[in-house]
Amino acid sequence: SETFTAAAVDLGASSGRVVLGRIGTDQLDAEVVHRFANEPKRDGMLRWDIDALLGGAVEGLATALAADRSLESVGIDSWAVDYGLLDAGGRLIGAPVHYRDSRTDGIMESVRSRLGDERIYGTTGLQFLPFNTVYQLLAEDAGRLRRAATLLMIPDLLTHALTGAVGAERTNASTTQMYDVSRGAWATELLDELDLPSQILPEIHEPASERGALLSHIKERVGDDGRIRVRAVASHDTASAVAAVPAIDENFAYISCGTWSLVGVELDRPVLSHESAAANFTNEIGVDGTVRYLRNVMGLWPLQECLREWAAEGDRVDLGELLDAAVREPALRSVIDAESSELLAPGEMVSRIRKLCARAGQQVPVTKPAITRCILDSLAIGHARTVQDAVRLSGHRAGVIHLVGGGAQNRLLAQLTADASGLPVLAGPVEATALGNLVVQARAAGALGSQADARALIAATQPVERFDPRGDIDWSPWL
Ligand code: LFR
Repeated sequence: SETFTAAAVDLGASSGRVVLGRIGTDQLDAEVVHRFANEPKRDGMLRWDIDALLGGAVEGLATALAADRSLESVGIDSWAVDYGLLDAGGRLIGAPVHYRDSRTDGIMESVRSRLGDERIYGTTGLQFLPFNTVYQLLAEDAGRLRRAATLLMIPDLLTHALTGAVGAERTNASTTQMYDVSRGAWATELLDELDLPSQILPEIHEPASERGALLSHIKERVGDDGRIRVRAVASHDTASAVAAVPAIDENFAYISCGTWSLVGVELDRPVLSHESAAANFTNEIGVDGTVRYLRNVMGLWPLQECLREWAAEGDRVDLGELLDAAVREPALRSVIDAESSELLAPGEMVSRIRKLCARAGQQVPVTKPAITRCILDSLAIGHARTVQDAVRLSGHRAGVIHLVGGGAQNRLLAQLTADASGLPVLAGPVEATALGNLVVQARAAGALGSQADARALIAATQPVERFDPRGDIDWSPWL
């Protein structure tokens, strides 16, 4: 039988990877063929090194093609929210700004008090996060914005660099807070009220659609003879990860855990109630028009930042050893709010965590294992609370939690999440985002049928580990 060969370009906040995938009947092999660092740069503002990301993607595609000459398809996903602006000549006006930059400080608050939450949430269904695209655009330099002819989200920006195609892939467009979730179109009236130019927003297209062939100078660098097609995937990484959840029926919650933990359920239609707005749940769009009803929990970011800080002090801690030590720390001794916006910015994470503990009347963690245990206990509580809220607010049932993404490798976190939630946790696949990217390409090419087929294939081929709640500790005071 035929095998479909594709490459997923998956850009994460700290690294990018190119994954070579082969999909056939009962077959799904995926292999990381290229990994590259994603190191934001500071020039007054924190910016993404977009040239390095494009270079990494192109190099990875060349490696993938060299490894398998039957490579015929490429799809790109990344984090959400961020964008590049092109001038009328199609040139990028400055490198994209990082969503963790402080330029948006205070903007969301002023927009909320001016327009009211009901107006904004009722239209967009999006959670209020200070870095949503709409607040970033309001923070833009006026001259830069005036020069802009086109706004492209990060994966669309790379697709444009590879193919010349211009467009806005729907799952990522839905994260901007400029997208009308009920109409499935840009929220142009809301933009008018905010004096933002809606004409820079390109036409929206679907995941699993074709975007074009590689431009000739890219073809040359990749070694492609014209065979490769770029296909739109669920270009928001979280949408790709959810597409790869190996669920066998619909009664599940998911946690896509990496730098962030995205925690929620999959629905047929948005929930736009007062309660939902008050709980700050988001209605982002997934493949086939599904709704990713979820909330952002801080994820492994605080731990990543601690590791970075310790490394800068000359202490390169081994994560495996650190987690082994954290297992032996007493549970629930120091708990912080894993959704606190005070954890958002980069830098000085250890002291910020200690401050949060002190302020909450918790024991202040001193050692590295104690800090790590504090982060993981707090994250598990954030996971459990958010699953509870998602179920309560949506009426959706969840008998199991699928934990996917890099965080699925963290066995302590998986166990603590099961303990805190009282639900079994199925951990894996680790490369869910890349797998979701690959299966959507396969669907676009006609090599895979429905999304249910895609999930069944992933469930049958990818390793998953089960963690049952232990019930030896009472987590209820924290939920
Ligand atoms: C995860 C993610 C989240 C989004 C955050 C910022 O990588 O895409 O879904 O809220 O990054 O874009």
